[in-house]
Order: sequence, then structure tokens, then C-alpha cells
Amino acid sequence: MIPEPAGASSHAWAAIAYRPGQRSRDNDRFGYPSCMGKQEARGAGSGGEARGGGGVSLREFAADVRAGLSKQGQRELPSKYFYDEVGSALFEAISVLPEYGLTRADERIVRAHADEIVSRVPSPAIVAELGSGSGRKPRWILGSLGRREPAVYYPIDISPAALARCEWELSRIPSVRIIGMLNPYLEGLKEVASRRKDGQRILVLFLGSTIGNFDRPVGEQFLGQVRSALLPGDALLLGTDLEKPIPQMLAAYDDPVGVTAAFNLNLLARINRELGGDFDLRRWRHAARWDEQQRRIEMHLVSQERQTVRIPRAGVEVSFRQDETIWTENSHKYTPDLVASMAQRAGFRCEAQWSDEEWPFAESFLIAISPDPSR
Ligand code: AVJ
Repeated sequence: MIPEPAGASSHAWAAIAYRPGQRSRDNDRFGYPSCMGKQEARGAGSGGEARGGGGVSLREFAADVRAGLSKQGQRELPSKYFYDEVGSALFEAISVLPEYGLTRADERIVRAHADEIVSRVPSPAIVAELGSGSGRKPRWILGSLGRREPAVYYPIDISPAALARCEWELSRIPSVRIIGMLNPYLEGLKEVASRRKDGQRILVLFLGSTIGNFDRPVGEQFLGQVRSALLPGDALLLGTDLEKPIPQMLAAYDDPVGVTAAFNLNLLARINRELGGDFDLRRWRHAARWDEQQRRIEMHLVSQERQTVRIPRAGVEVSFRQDETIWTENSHKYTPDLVASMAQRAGFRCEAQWSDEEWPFAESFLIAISPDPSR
């Protein structure tokens, strides 16, 4: 469903003034964005382990839940666990809410500029996407590339269901072969790079402002790691949600129908389902907050009363005070100049940026430059 006519409101950037925001003082409490877990650092979930929904190992889920809820002070749960089957369906619903324009803006921009994006990547090119999503956004890029040359598309995702869906959605694009990579992002990208043939350029897609779930320094570090997997001349198309009026941002994360609340609460339901927890969802409320210093939306789950929760398969029992919260997600917001400077420090040159009139969102076309600063 594309509520707005494609391309109608998409335009190239005129640079806008950049207010140097505070560098995040954060540790990396949410070091990894959704769909990209700490497996990144530890190596992919090894074969034979029990899997919860979404392909993540139960042992790792249990350990993360235990660690996050045992914290003294602010309790937390990693946002990557939102995306089991129910959570992924709820996110799909979020992406069609009128209050949440992010996904549609991303797709509109990619669609409007697909030919130009592809023309900026010399032939022959292969495409790798970090996170396979619904497959709607890469379609436009792949259609354009397929008209130029036979191409291979590698969606990289730790969820087998997401990969299967993406392969199905994109299976009919002429001249495009799809090879799903069931890996954490960086591992998958290194594998794709190792399959590159002489002279091939890689175009990496990292869309949907998934980078916004990282604390800022960690996001920059992640871009540096992407850079390290690439060669000079390879490209990265990075989608980032931009700052907009605070009421608009808050409404996007606290819609009146309650879909986002359900998305957030489903994390507790998932803990009940997969780890035997006894969260009573009626005693929890969804909250979205704007952090002015960090310039991000935070999502929390607020305990409506004093209560104790037991989660046998995570080996924890936690007591919550009334109004105590569990912090479940950060969504950082950017300015175009901030994205360009972050990319530059990570070893990329920002060659083009496009935005959207209806919903401020930036698509940045980045080229890996030499030398790789992280080596
Ligand atoms: C998919 C991570 C970009 O942060 O906006 C949507 C997830 N959370 N509503 C975001 C989300 C609440 C989304 N990302």
C-alpha cells in the first residue's frame, strides 16, 4: 500500500543549517539495533540451539532479559526482541499508520531516485541489504539495476521467516537473482564481499532508520565496520529519520489506535510465551518520550502499580515500584549534515542526499573512500 503517489513529494536536498548536537554520552546500553543483535559480536547463533520466534536463540534471549531486568536503576530490554512473528506483523501495521510516516517516506524516496542511485554505482554491481524487511524498498533499486544488467541481491537477516518473505516478494524482478543470507549484518556482509568477483561494486542498503536504534557513537562505529567490509568505491545507501516538531514525533510513537503500544507490550507477551514469564500486561502501560539532550524518542513500559514478576526460564524475579519503567527502545533523529559528518568519520564520502516533503527523512548516498580509517 502506498498512500501517496510515488515521487510526488520527493526532492533533492538543499543543504540545511546544521546545529551541532551534543555527542551522546551514552554507553552502549542498546548497542545493537533491532534485528541485529549482540550476535554480531559473539558470532551467529550456533546450530542446534533452541530458537524462539524470529530465529533468535532462546538462551541468548533469556540472558539478555535477565541482564536488562536485573539492572539497578533503569531497567531495560533490547529493542531487537520486538521482532518475533507478532511484533513483525505489528510493525507492518505501524508502517501504514498515518501518524508514522517513516517507512512510507523511505520507500517514496528510494522509488523516486532509484535510477539515479543505481546510475551512481558503476557496472557491474551487486546489492546487499542489511535487514530484509518486507522487500518493498529494494524492489525499486533492483528493478532499475535489473534493466541495466543481470544482478544478484543478497538480503541479510537473522530471521528465516523475514528472508523467505523477502525472497517471495522480490522473486519476479527480471534479471535479478536473490540469495538470502541468514546471518547477523556484519557477518553476512563480509560473506557477500568474499563472493564478489573482480571488478564488481557492492551497493549496501541500510534503510528504515534502523541505525537510529543505536546510540550515536555505536552507530558511527557500526558504519565504520560496514566500511571495513567494503572496498573504496563501494556504496552505502543509508536511510535516517530526521528531526521534526516534537508533537509529530511523539504521535508517531504513541498512535491513538494503540498499535505502537501493542508493539511495545508484545515484548512482555513474548517473554511470557518464550521464557514462561508471568507479566500481567494489564498492569503495564506504553509511554513514548522525547529526550531533548540525546535528540531521540525513547519507548518505555510503565508499571501501573507495585508488582513482582517471575520469569523462570530467565532465572529472574523482579519487583517493580509503581511508575517504574522498563526502557525498551531508542529512536535517534538526525539532521542531514549530522548524517554526512558521521559517515565521513566512518570512512565514507556523502555524495548525495534526498529527502521528502511530506515526512522529513533523509536518504544518503555514501561512497567508501580510501584509505579505510579503521585499519
Ligand atoms: C524500525 C527501528 C526504524 O525506531 O522508528 C516503530 C521501530 N518503534 N515504532 C523506529 C519502531 C516504534 C522503528 N525502526
